[in-house]
Amino acid sequence: MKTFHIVKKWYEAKACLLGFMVLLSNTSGLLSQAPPPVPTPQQLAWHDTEFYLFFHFGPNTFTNVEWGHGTEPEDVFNPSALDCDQWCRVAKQAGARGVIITAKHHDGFCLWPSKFSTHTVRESKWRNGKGDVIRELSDACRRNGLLFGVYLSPWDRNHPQYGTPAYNDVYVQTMTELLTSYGDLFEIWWDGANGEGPNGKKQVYDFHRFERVAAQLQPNAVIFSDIGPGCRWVGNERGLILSETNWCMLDTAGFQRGLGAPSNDTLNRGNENGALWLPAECDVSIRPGWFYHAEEDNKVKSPETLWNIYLQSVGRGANLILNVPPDRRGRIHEQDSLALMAFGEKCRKAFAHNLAKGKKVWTPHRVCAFTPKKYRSFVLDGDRSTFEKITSPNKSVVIDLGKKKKFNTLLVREAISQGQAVQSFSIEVPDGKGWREIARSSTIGARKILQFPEVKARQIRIRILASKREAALSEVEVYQVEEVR
Ligand code: FUL
Repeated sequence: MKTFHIVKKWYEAKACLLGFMVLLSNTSGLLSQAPPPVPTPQQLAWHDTEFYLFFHFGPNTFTNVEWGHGTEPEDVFNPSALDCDQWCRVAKQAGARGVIITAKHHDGFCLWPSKFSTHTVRESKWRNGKGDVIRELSDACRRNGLLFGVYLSPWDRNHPQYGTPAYNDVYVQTMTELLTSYGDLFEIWWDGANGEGPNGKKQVYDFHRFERVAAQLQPNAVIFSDIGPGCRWVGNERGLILSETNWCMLDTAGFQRGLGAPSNDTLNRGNENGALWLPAECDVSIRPGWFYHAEEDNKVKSPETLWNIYLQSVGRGANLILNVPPDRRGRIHEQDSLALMAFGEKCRKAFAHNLAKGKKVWTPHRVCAFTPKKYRSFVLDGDRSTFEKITSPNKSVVIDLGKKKKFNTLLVREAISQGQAVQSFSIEVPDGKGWREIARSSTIGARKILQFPEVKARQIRIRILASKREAALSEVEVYQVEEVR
């Protein structure tokens, strides 16, 4: 009996130990496979907007400064021929999918007749105080099929309650009015700038409350700020991802907007192992200033410069918001619109003929390497929601263009609905003996556009050199892009 008990105990202990070990291995398995950060449906849609315009417009347009003091008489705001449809036409010709306007900049002037301010279009003599720029622009956007968004500066140099807790109520009321009166917004812009200086008013912003209210009123809008929560500032105002590396993830714990933000370098590259999906948005002005200044009419960026900015922002997986400041008439100046039309034309031509569209691929690892089987792949179907996992051991996908073609540009998209994984990849073409590398880069993310010296080849191999986990590609496009003139 005693022996039986000892044996029983031994088995129980063994079973317990085994159970514990199974539990442990499961847990560690779970831990090592913690799901990666992925975009929300709103962020996923936002990634597809890629490029949109920024409009800085307000009293500064007329006083020729960049940061108004908030003491400017309302009458200075007096556009002689406001035409928001013209803004939208220019945006469309440039290839922009939406626009964002400074509904209120740091000077506190509201471009709509807000009930919560006495420093608005209503107090100006423009249209006898009956005008509303936000109404005109939001209507024009809908007419022209453009997305609409607003910039609402938290910093306010005019409002008497700024610098007190009551200002948080004012901001929420103002934002509520703006977010409920002009239809659906795709993005809300919170500037991190606060230049009051040590002797100025210091506001303790209730950003958590702002976030809650904005999310409730405009659930489809993505909120921009240094640290999101929808998308992040890119760390410079030149509109550039400065290296090949751009992770859509960021760690924000312990950071704040403005001076307490992560370093510019971190904002630029993101955090490879960051906890949140917080993709970068590149902001830049077509002119040296954000607001219109006549003396900058001959300093408008050329189509070539805009193209290079596009390649280093959109082409590196970020979104691009290009500022085009309306002039004192309330129109986009001819110089800007000429540059934008040429830039738009350049982009349309560049991406008009995807040589890989509808073609077939073969992945050497999926079939016998000696008898590669071609098949229609999700990476060539033009549908960003479908994807192909690039599995080991070769970790490559070969595109067959059907016959030899000349090309110098490749656009590749990771299936970001699955997270971002690729750390580096190469592009290769056959050289008679094997494969010759023609380009190499690091991250992909929402998209990577790579340009290289023109080659003539029938096959293109994309090889994943390093990746955090199994890579998933959603689209590959191949182009022959003519020189920018
Ligand atoms: C900055 C602001 O201070 C500028 O005036 C401009 O609005 C730019 C987009 O952001 O932080």
